[in-house]
Amino acid sequence: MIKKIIVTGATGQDGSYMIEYLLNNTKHKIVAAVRRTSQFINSNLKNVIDNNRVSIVYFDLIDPYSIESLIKNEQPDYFINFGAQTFVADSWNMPMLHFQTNAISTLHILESIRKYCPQCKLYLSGSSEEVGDVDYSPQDEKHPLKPRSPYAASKATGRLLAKVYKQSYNIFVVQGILFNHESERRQDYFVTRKITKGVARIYHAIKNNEPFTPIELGNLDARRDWSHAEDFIDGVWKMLNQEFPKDYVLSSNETHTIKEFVNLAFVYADIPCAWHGEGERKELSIQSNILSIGEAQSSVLVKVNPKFYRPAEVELLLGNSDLARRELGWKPKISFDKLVEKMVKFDIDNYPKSV
Ligand code: GDR
Repeated sequence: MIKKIIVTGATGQDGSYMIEYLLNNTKHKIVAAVRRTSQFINSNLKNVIDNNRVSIVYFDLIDPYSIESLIKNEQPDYFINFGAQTFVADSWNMPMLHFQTNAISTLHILESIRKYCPQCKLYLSGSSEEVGDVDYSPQDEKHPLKPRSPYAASKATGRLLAKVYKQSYNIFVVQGILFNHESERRQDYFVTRKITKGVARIYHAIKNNEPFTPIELGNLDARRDWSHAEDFIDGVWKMLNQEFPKDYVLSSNETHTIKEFVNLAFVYADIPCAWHGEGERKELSIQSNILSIGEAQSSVLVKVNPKFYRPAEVELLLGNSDLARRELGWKPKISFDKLVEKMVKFDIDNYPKSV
């Protein structure tokens, strides 16, 4: 039977991959819910915008009326909420915006489903940040909620609300615990894309014998469990199609430092380099024996800028997605190395146009 699926955050990384996945793997109709911004539709939707199974509607998570009318009018079978404020660092500067968009909106979605569309299956995007102040490693579904940022607190609040609505009204709601997931569609304020776009910029400067400025980063020692975002989409769809709602961790089950990501990114750009210094003086430079490249107009590739430190850092994330692998038959296909390679190659090949 053909169903109707609302996907919010449709122009973002996860939303756009989800729409492509649904077009390729189901016959369902998709309502792409888009926030009206000055940018309108971005290139992430270019593969799907003309498909007659996709319709675009405008809505905004911070407007409860817009959530209510979307659910009331569309009567969806599934509501997949990828819309969010997702940049952890910004959440200290705009805590209310993060709370409104990520937590209060969850309440409005749950209430609207309860009132107008109780059969709708709801997916909420949960985050490994909810367990950021970790008690043990690897982190699994049983890890207590221990947020360390306003962003993480907003996601944890959404999780508690979802639990209450599930218990009180029997609403089908799942909130995956998704560890970091990146791609060629990632915004460049997240560290991985900031690095790969920076590497592409430096690669082309070296090639053209031009000077370049270093990539400036914050905490290089933080560890994250990174996967490719496309791999998570199948896990989210499987979570939504269980008989009974249950939350799962999706993760690669590996952890790497920011520094390791940087090192690998320069390997894939074929730029030999070495680290010098400690703490805030730590720098990555081109190896002196290849300084003839660009006549060493510049040699520092990466340096630390404390302005990118966070008021409270999540130092280590390492997921345990064994339950999802066992019970949902899900597992990621793209390794850490492949993820870095794909992102670096994409940014080098598409420079300076890459999105
Ligand atoms: P994160 O992603 O906070 O884990 O949340 P991000 O890429 O922003 O940071 C990862 C780690 O890198 C360190 N870091 C820097 N981060 C940024 N953005 N810029 C820098 O220059 C920099 N230097 C070092 C950070 O301190 C941090 O430790 C992502 C988001 O997608 C969330 O929405 C999602 O919930 C989680 O992943 C899972």
